[in-house]
Amino acid sequence: MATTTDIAPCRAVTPEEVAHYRDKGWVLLKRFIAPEQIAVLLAKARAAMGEDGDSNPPYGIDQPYFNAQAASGYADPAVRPMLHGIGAAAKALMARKADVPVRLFNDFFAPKLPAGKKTRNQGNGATSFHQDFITFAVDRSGGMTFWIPLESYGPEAGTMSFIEGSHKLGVLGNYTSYDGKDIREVWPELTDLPMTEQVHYEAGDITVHSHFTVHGAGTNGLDRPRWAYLVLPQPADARWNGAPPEAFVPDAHGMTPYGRFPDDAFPIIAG
Ligand SMILES: O=C(O)CCC(=O)C(=O)O
Repeated sequence: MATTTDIAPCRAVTPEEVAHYRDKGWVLLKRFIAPEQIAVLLAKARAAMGEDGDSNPPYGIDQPYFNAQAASGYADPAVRPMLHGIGAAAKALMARKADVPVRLFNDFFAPKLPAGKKTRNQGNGATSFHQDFITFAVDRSGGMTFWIPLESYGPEAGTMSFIEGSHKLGVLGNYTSYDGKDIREVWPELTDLPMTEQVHYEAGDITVHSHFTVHGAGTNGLDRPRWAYLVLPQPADARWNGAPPEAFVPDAHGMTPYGRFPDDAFPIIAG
């Protein structure tokens, strides 16, 4: 039987995919990850969170989009090679003129829990449309999310949709700061832009979105979790901007405003 050390965990991105990402702010990468690698990730997610995706302790941020649990994939030899593949793809998508390496900023499991069930943790609602950038408290652009479904899913599972070109509108605020309004009401410019249908993902298909791209997802109408693994690369020269971050604990790493992210906790995944 093939093991994850025998297989190439993911493929390279094509120039057409890079062009699509840069123009639209997101891209669908068909068959990007080998099915064997997806199976490894799904088993790891279920071991961490239970078959129901809801047996973990609360992770501290209560929101309806998904339940979450740190994956710490870089510590796992069965996952680390894939993260380097993602690093190489992220570097191509960032397309910086300077030769800037790519850092793993965060990786976590994000099952969206079934909307029709009472759940222990939060995370069984819709993902309201939002932009990620300000949440991450970094001082520059370039960050992106590799959104990796761990099974084949369509819209009924609560898959992603993107407002194309919204990455060119600049910083649109934190998702908690709209006083209960939809981001499209606060920024009507967004309604002039095309919004994609919710994506159909076959096994191994993933999407990548820029942290400037507005995106959302429906509720999960299945009777089981919609499993996803999220990997967030950043340009290695990005610094913490000193604002309260959602994705890391600066004190745990002795970080200072405008200081570097330490390589031991935020490893370089493409040189
Ligand atoms: O998984 C979801 O429904 C939402 C994911 C998301 O908001 C993100 O990747 O920033």
